[in-house]
Amino acid sequence: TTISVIGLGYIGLPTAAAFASRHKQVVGIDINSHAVDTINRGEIHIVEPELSNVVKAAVDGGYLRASTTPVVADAYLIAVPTPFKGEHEPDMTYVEAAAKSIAPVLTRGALVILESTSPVGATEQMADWLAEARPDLTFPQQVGEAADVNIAYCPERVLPGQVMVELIRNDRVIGGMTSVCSARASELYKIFLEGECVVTNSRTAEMCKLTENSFRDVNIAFANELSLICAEQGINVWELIRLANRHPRVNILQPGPGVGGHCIAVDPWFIVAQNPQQARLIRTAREVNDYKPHWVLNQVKACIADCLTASGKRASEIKIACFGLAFKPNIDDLRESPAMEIAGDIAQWHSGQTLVVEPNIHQLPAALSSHASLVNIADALAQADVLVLLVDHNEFKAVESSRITQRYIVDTKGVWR
Ligand code: SAJ
Repeated sequence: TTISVIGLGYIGLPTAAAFASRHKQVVGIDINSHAVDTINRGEIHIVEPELSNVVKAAVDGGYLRASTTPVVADAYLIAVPTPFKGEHEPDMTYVEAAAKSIAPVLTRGALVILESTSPVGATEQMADWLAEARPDLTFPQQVGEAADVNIAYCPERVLPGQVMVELIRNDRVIGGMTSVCSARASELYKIFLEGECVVTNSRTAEMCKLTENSFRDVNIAFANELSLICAEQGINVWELIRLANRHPRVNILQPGPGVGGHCIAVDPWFIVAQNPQQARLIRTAREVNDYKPHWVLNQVKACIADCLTASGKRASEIKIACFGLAFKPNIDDLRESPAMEIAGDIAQWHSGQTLVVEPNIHQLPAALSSHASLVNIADALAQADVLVLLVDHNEFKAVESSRITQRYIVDTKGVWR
C-alpha cells in the first residue's frame, strides 16, 4: 500500500510519520519546498514533542519521503488548512487545490480521505471536484458502493503538544460517503490506531469535528464570562470555580486571557456561517471569548493608573512585565495567541518600558521586538512595577510567592493570586 498525505503541517506530518512508522510507503506532498526539503533530510519544520524522532526514523528507513508533486497512491489523506475569509466564512481554497492536484493521478480503487476541519457538505463538494476532473472514473455520489474511487471524511482531533500520543490513542470518527468507503477508511487507520474507529456518514463526521471544538469554546466562554462578573463583584473567580466544581455534576473550565490557537477560535464560526439563525449560543461564545483580551487590556490600564497615583512616578518611568506569549501553557506556538495580542497592545500603548518573559522562545517576534524586550523571570520580577501574567507556563507557577513583591498585578490565569 502506498499512502500519500497532502499537506505536511501540524496534522499531516504526524499522520504521515505514523503510517511510515508501521512500515507503509508514505509520500507526503506539500507546496512548501522548504518543508519538503527539511523532511527529506529527516528533519522537521514544526515543533511537536516526539515528532522529530519518528520522522527521522521513517525517512532513514526509506518509508517516508516528501515531494511537491502528487504521486500515484492507493490512499490519499488531505490535511490542508481551512482558515476563514471575510465575515468568518470557511475558506475551502486549499482543499479545492489539493483535490484538483491529486485528480490527474487518481486510479481505479483509490481511497481519498479529507481530514481538514470543514463545513458540513465539504466532502460531497470535494467528491464533485474530483468527479468533474475525472469523467473516466465513477464516484460514490454517482454510483454508491460500486464507485471506482472511495471517499470519506475522517477528522483529526489531536491536541497540539500531545499529537504523537493522541493520534494513536484517540478514537476516530469515520464518515464514509458509503459503507464501503467507511470500511476502507477504518481499515487504513487501523494500521496505527489503538483507539476505535466509529463509523458514520460524512456530514455527521464533519459536524462532529465542529461540535467538539464548539463545545470547548462555549465552556471556556462560560468561565470567561464568570471572570468578568466576579471582577465586578469582588469575588475570586478561581476560588469560585474550585468550589462550584465540588458539585458532582458541575465541571467549569478555566478563564484566561482569551481563546487562541488555530481551531477553537475558528471552527465554531463554520457552524455560525452555515446556520446564522440557529447558532446563537455558539456565536455569542465566540464573541465573549474574543472580547476577553480587550477586557484584560483595560484591566492593565486601570492597574497602571493605580500604580501611577500611588507611586507618583510618570507613566514613562513605569515598567510593565508581561509573562507569557504562547497561546497556551508549555508550548512555543505564538500564532493566534491572545497573550501575544495583549502584550503587543500594551507595548504599543505604554510610554514606559515593556518587558516580556517567554521561556519557550529565544527571540521576540518582529511585531513586538521594537517596543519590548525579552528578559528572564528574575530580571522581570526585580525590575517591573506592574506584572501581567498571560500564560500559566510551569516556570511561572513555580515562582515562590515570596519573590513577588509587586502590588500591581493583573493575573489572567490565577497563578499568583
Ligand atoms: N483555554 C482556556 N481555558 C481552558 C482550556 C483552554 O482559556 O480551560 C484556552 C487555551 O489557553 C487556548 C485555547 O483555549 O488559548 C485552546 O486550547 P486547547 O488546549 O483547549 O485546544 P487546542 O486549540 O490546542 O486543540 C483543540 C482540541 N480540541 C478539543 O479539546 C475539543 C484538540 O483536541 C483538537 O484536535 C484541536 O483543537 C484541533 O485541531 O481542532
